[in-house]
Amino acid sequence: MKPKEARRNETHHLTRRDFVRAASVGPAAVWMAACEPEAETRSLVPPGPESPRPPRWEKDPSPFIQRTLNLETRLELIDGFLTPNELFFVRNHSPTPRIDPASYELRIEGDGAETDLSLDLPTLQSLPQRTITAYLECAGNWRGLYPELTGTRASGGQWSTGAVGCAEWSGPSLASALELAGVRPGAVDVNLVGLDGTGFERAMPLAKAMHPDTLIALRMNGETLPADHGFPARSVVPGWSGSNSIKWLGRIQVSTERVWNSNNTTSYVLIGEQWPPDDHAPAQGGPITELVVKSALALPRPARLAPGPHALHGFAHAPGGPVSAVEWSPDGGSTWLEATIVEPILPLAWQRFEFEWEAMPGAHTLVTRATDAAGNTQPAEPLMNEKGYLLNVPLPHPVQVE
Ligand SMILES: Nc1nc2c(c(=O)[nH]1)N[C@H]1C(S)=C(S)[C@@H](COP(=O)(O)O)O[C@H]1N2
Ligand SMILES: [Mo]
Repeated sequence: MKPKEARRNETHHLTRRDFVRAASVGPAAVWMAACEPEAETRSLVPPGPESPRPPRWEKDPSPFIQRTLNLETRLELIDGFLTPNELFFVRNHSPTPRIDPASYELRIEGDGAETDLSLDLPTLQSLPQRTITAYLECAGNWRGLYPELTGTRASGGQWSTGAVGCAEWSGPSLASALELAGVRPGAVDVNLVGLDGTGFERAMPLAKAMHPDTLIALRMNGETLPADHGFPARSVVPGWSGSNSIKWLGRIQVSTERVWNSNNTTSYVLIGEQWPPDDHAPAQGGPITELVVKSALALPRPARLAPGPHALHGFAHAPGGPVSAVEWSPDGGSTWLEATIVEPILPLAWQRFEFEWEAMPGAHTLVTRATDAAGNTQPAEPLMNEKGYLLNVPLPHPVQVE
């Protein structure tokens, strides 16, 4: 196996800066080098307003709330059922890497694999392709509302409600790739590792890795997977914390022992007295697997509306099947009415809901509450944990009507 660093370097495209450099080593630069002995030591990058660092994202960040390396979706820009790729939130632990598809390889290895394998992109494309419509949510979505809803601040990215999206994903099942390598009877965990700067990784139990809905997605909403969402290949683990959906997937480690790394010992774990780690686990809390039932309005926060009738909408989602009911309250939760759930209703997707509101001048608090088919609903009391994950109390939404 080649060392990780070497492989990573091979897989980078030219950065924008490299491109600017390469472009400037044309006749003018050659002329400069010939006439000026010190040209070698001078920067050939023309002075300009651009940052000399490679851009953090491929996509245009302007429609998003920008949060250091992350882009938060403004839900009010999503009117249809799916989140368009250019509006889909980005959660990056390091800048979006540019992977060369020609040299890309996905390694399958570990003591739980029968053989070590390296799969190139054409091989992944030649496996049976599955298409699912699934929502993806960061476990820390809503964390920025923790102080308002619980009275305490939680550490981590201070997301509002836009670290969630829903897309159509296509690619081979993770199981079909694992079956090419062969899974040993003693295998228990599968750790997925990204090719980005931090080598972001996350382990899941074998049963979840083998689930037919757990994909290696190569396409998103009918397009080639965009760079910011993991080109050329990412895992999609429906219903589970977004941290399992590893972008720029480079390595799959199949292990006969539980796998521990910072993403299931200190991050993406529930830390608090009521959430003890598993016996003997070197972790601060129990790892987050499934997400929780939630709903949010597609409105700016706070919203400003003109008096009169408004058709309002939002998105509701549950990890174990579609949301079957969404209630809404025009008065901070004193009275509740039934919202309409709009078709399509798909098992792994979010549901779009809507209702009519006659807005009277003044300050209002709208609230929504979703319930799934199994009866799971948004709880009155928040699930308190140190890092503020999985917050899902019915969300009060301030609306000023004037
Ligand atoms: N390689 C890699 N995969 C990653 C991440 C990352 O930083 N690097 N972030 C994870 C987290 S925490 C989330 S919530 C999702 C977000 O996916 P998106 O950026 O496509 O919306 O990607 C996950 N996969
Ligand atoms: Mo996340």
